[in-house]
Amino acid sequence: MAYWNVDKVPYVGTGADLKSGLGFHYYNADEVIGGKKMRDWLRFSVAYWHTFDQRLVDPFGDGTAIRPYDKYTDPMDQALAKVDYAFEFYDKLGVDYLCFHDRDLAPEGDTLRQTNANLDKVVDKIVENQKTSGMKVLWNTANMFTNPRFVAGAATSPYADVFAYSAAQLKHSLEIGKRVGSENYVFWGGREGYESLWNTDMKKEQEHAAKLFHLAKDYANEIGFDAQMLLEPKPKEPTTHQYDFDAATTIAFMKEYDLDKDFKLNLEGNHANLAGHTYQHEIRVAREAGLLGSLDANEGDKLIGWDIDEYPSNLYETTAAMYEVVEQGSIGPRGGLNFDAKPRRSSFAPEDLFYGHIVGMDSFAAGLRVALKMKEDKVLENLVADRYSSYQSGIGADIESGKASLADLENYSLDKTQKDLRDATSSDHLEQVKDTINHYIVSVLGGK
Ligand code: XLS
Ligand code: NI
Ligand code: NI
Repeated sequence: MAYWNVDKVPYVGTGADLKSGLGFHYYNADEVIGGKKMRDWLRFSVAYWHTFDQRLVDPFGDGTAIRPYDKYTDPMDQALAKVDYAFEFYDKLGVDYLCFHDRDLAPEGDTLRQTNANLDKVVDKIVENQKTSGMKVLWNTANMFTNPRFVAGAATSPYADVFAYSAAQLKHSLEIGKRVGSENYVFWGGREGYESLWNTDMKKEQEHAAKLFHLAKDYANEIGFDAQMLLEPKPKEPTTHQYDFDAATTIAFMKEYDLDKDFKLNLEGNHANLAGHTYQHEIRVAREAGLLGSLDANEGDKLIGWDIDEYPSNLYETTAAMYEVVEQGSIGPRGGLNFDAKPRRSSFAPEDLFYGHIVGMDSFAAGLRVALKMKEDKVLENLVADRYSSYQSGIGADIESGKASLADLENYSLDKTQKDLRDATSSDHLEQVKDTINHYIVSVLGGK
């Protein structure tokens, strides 16, 4: 049965006609590079919400999406039908993983009991499809931000009933994670923050957030669900200020509330930009703290301020992200690249979902190829080592070893002249470094 009017996406390579249409130019799933198959380096995942549920609304306009399952008018019929469309989509695209929120899958009922019953029916169908297709779940999560009950947050809501409801929803979501074999479990605190400090008990709210994370981990242990737990930082939007602002803030929170042994981070490109960082910065911070868990692949737009979740296409950014991944040896213990991305509102045709994933997968595959080559040639490694080489001997070595006191450093510095200190520095030739990176991108991808 062909649910999508598209053939299985082939790898056509870089030699193919530039205008050849649907095909991967850089992503060749089973090709071994840097000691691993590309599919194992990248572990691409399709996000259920953006791919199958997103209607392409924006703050000023209704949805424009045309989807082949729009013909199902009953919400439950549509939810069940979508599973078939989804699994054919995964197969045609050639990905191994999916991600979903509980509410992506099935409509809510009036009570949590009814909602769970709807959800379980769809999950049954997903589990069936997993058996025949071998598809794996990179992560699942609970949507605790869309329904009006979450107006003031979920775990951080000032209303105890909402905390209780969120915990109950989470419990079921963890059980589903176990059923589908999720390798990770994500928490994105969409409304875990505040609109105004004047009416907010920030300390209490953060304690409550930590409490729910601990409850989740304890319950996961209890039921034998051994997914890697991940927190996904985002500075704002929809909430004015979110507590898990960026990687560094979230790491501090994790350490304060004793979560850093059991939780790692899921980092997203567009969120990094909203926090005033690059994607690479966020990945670097997590990696150096030993807390890199997984990646949400998307990018922002310089000209539009909000989280527009575009499919990644910027090779410079994907190269930088993959450089950090190559440095780490893998995305994370069990991480992958989940396309938390959607087409622009003007790309409303069903096949645009394929084009979006193709450009995203190709961009990260290209980034991987470039990063591996840069790493192999030790271009940046040598450059960085050289830049810090003064710490290897003399006063630098004494600073490193802790031997040098403030008095020693004063003694060493007191009679140094202006010129001595100028001579101690040297140009970092940053423009040349950038030219080298460009050259790597162009020559590696051009096959030279
Ligand atoms: C929203 C987030 C969300 C999480 C999952 O901005 O990126 O999609 O990844 O709840
Ligand atoms: Ni996002
Ligand atoms: Ni995300």
